[in-house]
Amino acid sequence: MLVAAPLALTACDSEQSATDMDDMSMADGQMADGQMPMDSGDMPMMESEGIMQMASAEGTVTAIDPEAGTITIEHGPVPEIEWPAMTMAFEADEQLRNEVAVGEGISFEFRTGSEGNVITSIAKQ
Ligand SMILES: [Cu+2]
Repeated sequence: MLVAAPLALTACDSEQSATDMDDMSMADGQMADGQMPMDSGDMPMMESEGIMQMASAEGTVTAIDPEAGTITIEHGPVPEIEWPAMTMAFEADEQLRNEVAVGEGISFEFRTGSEGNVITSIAKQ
């Protein structure tokens, strides 16, 4: 009893104070502004944009897929992001897809990262 009582009290005390703090911070967060969850939801997106990298490459268009919204390019090495030469699909908006034709040689800029590989501009070679 003598040993158990202080332990129980200690556990009870810390539990209580932790609960109080949780209640207060949660109440503050919820009441202070309901926008917080949305704001914090944006944060990861901004962080992932932060790890998107811009790069440029040259290659040949091998396919254009309007349904997938992609242009497949057999591209050369991209030293700035340590990519070897390969054939792969890049996301590209309709305007960019309309600028190119299969078999065309292009140089293009894209960003790559957590959002995928997205072409931002295309120049014909
Ligand atoms: Cu590639």
